Amino acid sequence: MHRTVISGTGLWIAPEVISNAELVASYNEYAERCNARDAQAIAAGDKQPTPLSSEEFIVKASGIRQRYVIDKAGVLDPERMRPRLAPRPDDQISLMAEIAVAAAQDALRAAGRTGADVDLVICAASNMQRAYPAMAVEIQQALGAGGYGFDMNVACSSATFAMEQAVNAVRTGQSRCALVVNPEITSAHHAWMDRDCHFIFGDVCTALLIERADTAVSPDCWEVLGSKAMTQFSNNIRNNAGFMSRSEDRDPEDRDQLFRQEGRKVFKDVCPLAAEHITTHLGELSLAPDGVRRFWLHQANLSMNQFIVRKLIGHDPTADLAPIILDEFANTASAGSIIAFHRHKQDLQAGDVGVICSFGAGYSIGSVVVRKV
Ligand code: CO8
Repeated sequence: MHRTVISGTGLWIAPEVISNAELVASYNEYAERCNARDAQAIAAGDKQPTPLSSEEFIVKASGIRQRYVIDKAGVLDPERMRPRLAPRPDDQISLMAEIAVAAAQDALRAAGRTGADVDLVICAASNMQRAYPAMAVEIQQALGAGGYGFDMNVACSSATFAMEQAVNAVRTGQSRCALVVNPEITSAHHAWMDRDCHFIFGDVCTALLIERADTAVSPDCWEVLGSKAMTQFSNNIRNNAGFMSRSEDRDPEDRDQLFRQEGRKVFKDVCPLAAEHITTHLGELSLAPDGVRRFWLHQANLSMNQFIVRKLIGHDPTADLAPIILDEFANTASAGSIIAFHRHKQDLQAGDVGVICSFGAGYSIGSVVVRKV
């Protein structure tokens, strides 16, 4: 078995920013138009008015202040409430592959590698642009990588679950250098017209390179001490859109064809599960939470992260112990904990131990324990 390291990380940031103020203004305009249209039914008591949103609520309930998106105009158009993404011909690189290649090149540069060094590509995200061919195979070709590639989806835990696959492939000698990419175009499967969740998501792509410790050339290596994945079925975060929707004669506007959740229940169920998962994983490695220098947690909700770390160490975490990036990026599904790792690892010293942990739909929880080389 080979020792494995994360030898590089990369980030692609979507080009446009939507502040909470802009988002709420457009959503409230949408709600006012719905209410004007439904005035009679509302007056007769046959319909509930569409509720208004507020900036204060969003910051207080989630900690989110803005999000990056690929297309701002479409999302903010009260008559549209979804991004406008131009279809591309088959002989052009697809959008999801394009952003994955950009993040991958950033990670390859950091690791001192080129695409030709890669022999496994895993594209892991909460939704794929198409059914087939696999996004990973298109990304593999665009990078000039060898070996093979495949796609996988475990919603918000896609990145950590993919890291486990990559680490195992490198550890056993099946692969030399594995690339994990997480292109999250959440804006295209998000319910921007639902007041209870319209503020949650943003677009981004992250990338990580995982390779053998003895052949890595990167100046910034993180040994993977262990990975651990768990799932437990829940309907509290769900999106029913799929290849059978057409045969079910679904209206694409049906609410269940987009992201939906019972946010309160998710919070209540997932926080204790995540804290227990991390404690167990650290224990299996003969480590304890108070010996961890940094927690790079999934970025869905500020209070959620504070709650989990409080459960782990018995007091409120500092931004140094559990950095937050969701104020800037919002929830970016599987990419959140990887953005936190990418942005907040430079100051750690050789020997420092950290935990990357994701949690979300499934339910699914994935953790990767790393030590700075
Ligand atoms: N403005 C004003 N008021 C609001 C708003 C709003 N926008 N939204 C809700 N309210 C009101 C509610 O109506 C309610 O009013 P009342 O008390 O009168 O009934 C009150 O505010 C409180 O509402 P909630 O109970 O819903 O509010 P919470 O405090 O629970 O906060 C959160 C809502 C922020 C959603 C919170 O519950 C949360 O973050 N929970 C955790 C969710 C989570 O982690 N989910 C993970 C999802 S991500 C994932 O798994 C990946 C999926 C794949 C990606 C999909 C991409 C599209």
